[in-house]
Amino acid sequence: MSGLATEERPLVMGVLNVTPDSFSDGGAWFDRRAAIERGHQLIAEGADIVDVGGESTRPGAGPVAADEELRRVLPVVEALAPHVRVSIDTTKPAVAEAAVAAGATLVNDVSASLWPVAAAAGVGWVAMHRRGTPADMQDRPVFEDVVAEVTGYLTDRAGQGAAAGVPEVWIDPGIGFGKTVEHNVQLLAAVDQLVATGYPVLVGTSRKSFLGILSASADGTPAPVGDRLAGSLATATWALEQGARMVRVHDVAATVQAATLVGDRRRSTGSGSGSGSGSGDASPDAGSAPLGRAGVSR
Ligand code: PMM
Repeated sequence: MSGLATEERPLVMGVLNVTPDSFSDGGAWFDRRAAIERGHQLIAEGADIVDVGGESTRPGAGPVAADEELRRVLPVVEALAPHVRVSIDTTKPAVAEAAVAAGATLVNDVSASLWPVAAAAGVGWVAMHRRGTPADMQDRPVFEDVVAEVTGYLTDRAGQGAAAGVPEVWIDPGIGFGKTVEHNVQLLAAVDQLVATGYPVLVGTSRKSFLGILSASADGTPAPVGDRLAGSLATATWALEQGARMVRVHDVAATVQAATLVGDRRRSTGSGSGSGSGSGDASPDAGSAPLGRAGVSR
């Protein structure tokens, strides 16, 4: 299981925010039953992983207490884990531990600090780059060289995770987390450099505000959240074409189509997982990347 060329298609992670205040879905799945139903819908649409989160990471959002976060996510993780691979989107060790006990097998960690939890539990871990916390991350983000800084940071964190024994380490540039529109575009243009580190790369652009700004109307009004599918698909395809192994999205069915096309093109041209990693043999995690349900034809 070294290169993406042997997989049916790149992976699609479906977003399931069990929060009252998510920017992207406005809290539509806050009710537990609605959240579980939505999870099954994501599975039916072809999601390889369902990413359950109980704390909003939108700019300006405040923290949520661990017991409240647990109350939100645990029943949803428990209900979905028998049916699909579940990741837990959290920055709290206690929430990650409990979610893994409830069936999650991937810790999606926007703080890139939870590798000890993933190592102890023997589950996968996503290290994402961000600047600051949701409360302050959009306060004048400054980078000298955003690509170099993000790549260096992620390589360092991923190395710590791998050294601690995490069996599956992903890296994610954290599009929209303490970055300007220009930073996001530069990072997306350089996904192949992240791929070249050898760690499997996850990218999340879905419905994010930079897409609204880039597709603003003539009077400068950003495209509303519900009007960002085209940009979401374009950027997901762009990332996958450069070798990203997974995209995190709200619109799963449409993205599965795009990911399938990327997989088909790779097979027909015999190309591997992008310009950077080749077969993945030199990767720090060669042989350990997850396949989810990517081998299932659809
Ligand atoms: N984006 C959000 C939340 N969690 N996790 C990873 N790994 N990568 C992301 O880009 C990411 C994330 C914010 O988006 P949402 O509010 O739509 O969930």
